[in-house]
Amino acid sequence: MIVILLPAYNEEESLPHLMPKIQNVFAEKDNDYKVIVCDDGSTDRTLELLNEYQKTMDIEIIVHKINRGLGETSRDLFEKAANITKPNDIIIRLDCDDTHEPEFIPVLIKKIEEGFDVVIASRFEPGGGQKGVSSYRAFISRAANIFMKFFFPIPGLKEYSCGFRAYRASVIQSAITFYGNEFIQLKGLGFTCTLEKLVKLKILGARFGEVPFMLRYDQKVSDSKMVGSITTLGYLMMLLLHYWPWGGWRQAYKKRYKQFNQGH
Ligand SMILES: Nc1nc2c(ncn2[C@@H]2O[C@H](COP(=O)(O)OP(=O)(O)O)[C@@H](O)[C@H]2O)c(=O)[nH]1
Ligand SMILES: [Mg+2]
Repeated sequence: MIVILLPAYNEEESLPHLMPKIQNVFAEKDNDYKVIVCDDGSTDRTLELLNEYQKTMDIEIIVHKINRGLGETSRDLFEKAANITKPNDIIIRLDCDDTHEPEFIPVLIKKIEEGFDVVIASRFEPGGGQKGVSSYRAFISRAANIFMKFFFPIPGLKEYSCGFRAYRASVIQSAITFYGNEFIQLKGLGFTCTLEKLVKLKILGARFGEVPFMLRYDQKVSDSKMVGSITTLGYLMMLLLHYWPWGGWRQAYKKRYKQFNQGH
């Protein structure tokens, strides 16, 4: 089974573009699939539209009456997905803003089937790229990715900030068993959770791969919810937590993981 995770915050304009594309991708494949959406306190018609799509698609809706941010939403989505999947199922998370084309889903799935645990849709692989991104945002994003690669190197990975990824379900299940409440710990810090997941899965020895991906920012109709200052603060916070000499993640989790493995 393939589980599609969608964090949605005020996406009434994007959903009518995105949802039919998801349906089409799976109409051509014989995989079973299920969508889990979290409506995170939207003040527009997001929830109404989702209720409508529920009539023709297998969609489970998690409702936050109050906006809690991407971190809390990811916690809910991944926890739910881990609960309903078998270890070899695949969990795919994409943005709801119609910039992540579902046509990339089959290549992400294929790469997981080749043996990778986490596969990232990457703008920086040959053949990938981005359309419609302002030069200012492209620069910031490039700089952030260089920062992440320098401080949190993961072999084979160039794309750290794109949330369009596929995960082998067993990896998410192990991460929740191992980290528990600390799996996605940086909740109130914007989009930092996207980086945190990578770093925490790397500690568990996950195999990472990338596939070329074209970000379609030119199709974005909703406003960006990225708050640069908060996310930057989050990255700095992660640096501190990871490299903190007295029990930082790098030391503490690695040690705990060794003990955890010996116990299994
Ligand atoms: N649940 C939830 N989702 C959010 C929030 N902010 C953004 N999102 C979703 O996260 C994804 C990324 O946000 P987006 O505006 O696309 O950021 P950008 O593409 O980096 O400009 C989209 O699917 C949003 O709907 C939030 O506060 N809560
Ligand atoms: Mg987006």
